[in-house]
Amino acid sequence: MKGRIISVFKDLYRVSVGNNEINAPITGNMIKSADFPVVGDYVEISDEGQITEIYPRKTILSRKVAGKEIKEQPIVSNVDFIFIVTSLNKDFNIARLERYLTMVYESGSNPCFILTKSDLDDDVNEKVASLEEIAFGVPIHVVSSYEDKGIDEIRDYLKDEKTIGLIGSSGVGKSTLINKLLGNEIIKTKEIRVTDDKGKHTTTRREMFKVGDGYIIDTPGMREIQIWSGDTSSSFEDVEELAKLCRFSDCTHGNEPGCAVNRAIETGELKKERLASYLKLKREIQNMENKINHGHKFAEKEKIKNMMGTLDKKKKIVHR
Ligand SMILES: Nc1nc2c(ncn2[C@@H]2O[C@H](COP(=O)(O)OP(=O)(O)OP(=O)(O)O)[C@@H](O)[C@H]2O)c(=O)[nH]1
Ligand SMILES: [Mg+2]
Ligand SMILES: [Zn+2]
Repeated sequence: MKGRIISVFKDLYRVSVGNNEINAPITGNMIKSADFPVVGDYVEISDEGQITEIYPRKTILSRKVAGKEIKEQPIVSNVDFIFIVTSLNKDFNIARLERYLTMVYESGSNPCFILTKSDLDDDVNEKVASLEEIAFGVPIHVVSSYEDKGIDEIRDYLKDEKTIGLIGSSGVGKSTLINKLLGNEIIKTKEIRVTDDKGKHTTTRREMFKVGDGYIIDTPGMREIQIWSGDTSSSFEDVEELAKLCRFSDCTHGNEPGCAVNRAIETGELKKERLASYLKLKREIQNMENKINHGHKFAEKEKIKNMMGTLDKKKKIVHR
């Protein structure tokens, strides 16, 4: 049977199968190969009620795991849209939104910006205008769950079995928005939110909900967004198009002569901050790629060393 992962508990996965929901473990082989399902995954369930296989993912949103380890952390899979949620008060930060966008493009899903808590903000238009400068056609929706503003625009996405994943900082109103879409009765039965000492609701696990003819995935707020890999060709299309006109194909847009990017900054066509964000992100993506490659090379070397080790030992035996 085919099912879909709704949420992940310690060793069990909540899976929707047809009209039912079951809790299922994964096979020992999957554990061994660290083949862990994520919310949104389609999986094969055996007659014994075990998850035996993850179907190929259409999209996968990942970040680097927190801390020093060089490891990918998949967040959600098979989502058609990712809503990058930010509130219109203190959370609003263009550089962070550029980062999210770069991550989302890499995932293969379609990005959308959701600006929440419009009831708290007096200069919505100004913020939307500054976001439009970096959004290049990515839809922007202004909502207020308190004032029921923009909720219908969000509902429009939830059709034809489409799946939406929500990401953003803690406290921007992701869960409140989902509750709004769900209606009250359903929320009461779900205990997905805990109250921290500040009285703020904080989500602790990813969970998928059915809304209308679609699905929506709530995620816990992200504290740090460490890029695992990113695609700047869409999120920084403006900069990369300009870069094609630089005299040197490997121009770093520093002090090189004939740099079209810096020329654009001089004429005001491109903002200085935008180039700074771009260069910073590129550096980060490159650093991560180097580390991953280094990790692979290291693993290879270790493998060869181990093989040599066994060869040496064998040789010694032969010599005796
Ligand atoms: N003024 C206002 N407050 C809102 C709105 N939506 C949510 N809030 C409040 O913002 C706080 C955080 O909302 P949550 O929905 O828990 O935020 P979240 O993004 O799910 O946070 P995490 O689960 O920690 O990631 C709560 O106190 C909400 O009542 C809104 O439209 N307007
Ligand atoms: Mg939440
Ligand atoms: Zn240049």
